[in-house]
Amino acid sequence: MIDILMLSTEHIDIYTQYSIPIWKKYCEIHGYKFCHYGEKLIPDMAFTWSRIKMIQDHFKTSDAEYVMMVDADTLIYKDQLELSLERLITQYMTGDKKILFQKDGSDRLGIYFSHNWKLSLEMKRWALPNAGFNIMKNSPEVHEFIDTWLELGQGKLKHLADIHPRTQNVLLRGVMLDPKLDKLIGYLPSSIVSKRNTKFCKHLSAMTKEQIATEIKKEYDKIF
Ligand SMILES: [Mn+2]
Repeated sequence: MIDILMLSTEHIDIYTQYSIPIWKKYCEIHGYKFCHYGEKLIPDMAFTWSRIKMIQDHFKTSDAEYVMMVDADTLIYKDQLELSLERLITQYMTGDKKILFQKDGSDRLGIYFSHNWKLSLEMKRWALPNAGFNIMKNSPEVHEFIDTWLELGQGKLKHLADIHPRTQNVLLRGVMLDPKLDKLIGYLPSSIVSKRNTKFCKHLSAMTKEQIATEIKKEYDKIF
């Protein structure tokens, strides 16, 4: 069993009116559970942190084998609706890996480019995680990963928790410095999920609400 989580409040209805039905449709096809959360869950932290809290809360009650978290500014291409998460998990969640992130970059002419060169160079990692799309195994190791992420953001790395890119900052400069947690991380190829030149899931971001709505509506109109 797989649960797909999305957090969004009504201020982005302009595009979730398209993205939510697409994800619901995807869940229907594959028998996954779509779980929508509509509230800010941590009053004194930037909204984006509520996503991590949502995952933590969800793990406490869910008996799903895998939990996926998707940002609201994502779409699935009509011709890839049949691609199952089981297939992605089998192919990419290998060895010690228990969390698959979207890579924060995209392919150009078949070559992968980081969306944040400066940060990539600083961290000495060409592939950085995009915190807005992941597939996680519902396991004690992953629970610890999520608990640590939130704990650092609210505690020791509080000073980074409100500096863009907020959750990613604490992930990179905190969670991933622990080798035991770092080794749980794997990546989906950008041909599967990315902002551009991708086939399965397009993750918009860094666009206006109206632009995001227009982009997602294009695919919505093909599906429905
Ligand atoms: Mn996003």
